[in-house]
Amino acid sequence: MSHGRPRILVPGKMSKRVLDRLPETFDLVFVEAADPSLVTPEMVSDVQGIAVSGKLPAGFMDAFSNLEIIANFGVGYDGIDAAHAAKRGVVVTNTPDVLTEEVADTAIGLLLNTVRQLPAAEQWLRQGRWARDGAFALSPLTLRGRTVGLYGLGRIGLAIARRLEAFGVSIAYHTRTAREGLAYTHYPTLKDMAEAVDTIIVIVPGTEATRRTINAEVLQALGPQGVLINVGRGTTVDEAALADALSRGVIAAAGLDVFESEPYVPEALLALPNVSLLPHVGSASQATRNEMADLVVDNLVAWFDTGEALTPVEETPFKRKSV
Ligand code: A2R
Repeated sequence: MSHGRPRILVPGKMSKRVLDRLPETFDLVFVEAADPSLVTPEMVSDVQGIAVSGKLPAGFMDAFSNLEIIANFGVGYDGIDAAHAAKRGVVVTNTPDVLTEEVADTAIGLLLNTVRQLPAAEQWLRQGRWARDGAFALSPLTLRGRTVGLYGLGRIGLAIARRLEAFGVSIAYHTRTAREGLAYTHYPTLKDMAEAVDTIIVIVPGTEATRRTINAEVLQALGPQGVLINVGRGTTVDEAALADALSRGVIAAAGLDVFESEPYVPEALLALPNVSLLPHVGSASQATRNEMADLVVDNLVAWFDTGEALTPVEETPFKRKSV
């Protein structure tokens, strides 16, 4: 039954600001998770849009006969089957740009934490060991003289590279297509870049093509002074191979903000001293999350108002069919 206002479904957890703003324009319905068995007969025909943070499989999309738009909270939309949405003519939107600088800041923080062991140094102070046992041990690693290879040089990768320039390190990158007009060395293969650099920062999307591409062979190529930082997606790294490489000195250290099965972090990684771990906080400041929330809502409003989403993903460049 139509209420005059489009009906938006929110499956699972969603940012408070999105939930506060959506009722200004839309009727809302909720289910606990993106599980087709939770969809009621009214939802099947009434739901025209979905606002989601996390997973949205093809089977869930197919539960709705009048679905037009899926607005994702986050720039990465690996949790959403965008290819399937495209086949169904459903537009998918994400939240690019508004989080770029924040994630780049986090990447630099994680890099410094990892190389200079700053979280461990702070624990040393907090545990009273500075006064009791003396100075914290010198960090075996330094950022000085490093060559950093960015695996991914899109919006966020470039923002990281610009920051790295100020640190005076050498910069290289691996992407499928070289970017014009940049002085950084492009490597057409990840393995060749790993051979040439001593630090890799992962900032590619989580796709089938990037899945577990940071594997034993790449880590071996990175070498014993090697540092791996991941602020993209956990699926890009073979976590078992990484834990093994860290424990045997195949590489020196790693800093991870993302994991394959979040919020679960492999015990093998937790047990290692030479890894710095963050609970996926890349974009997690209040200010940036507010901007992401606004873009989720603004995409839905624009779609139903003007017939065009603000930031559709590349798989679904659709305009609204007039109804
Ligand atoms: O390969 P290209 O030329 O399309 O470059 C993109 C690169 N990339 C890849 N590089 C190597 N092998 C691949 N299979 C591959 N797939 C993609 O990743 C481009 O340089 C970069 C993605 O850039 P943007 O689309 O601008 O994404 P943004 O905003 O930088 O965010 C990256 C990811 C998100 O997807 C979330 O997973 C995470 O950061 O927050």
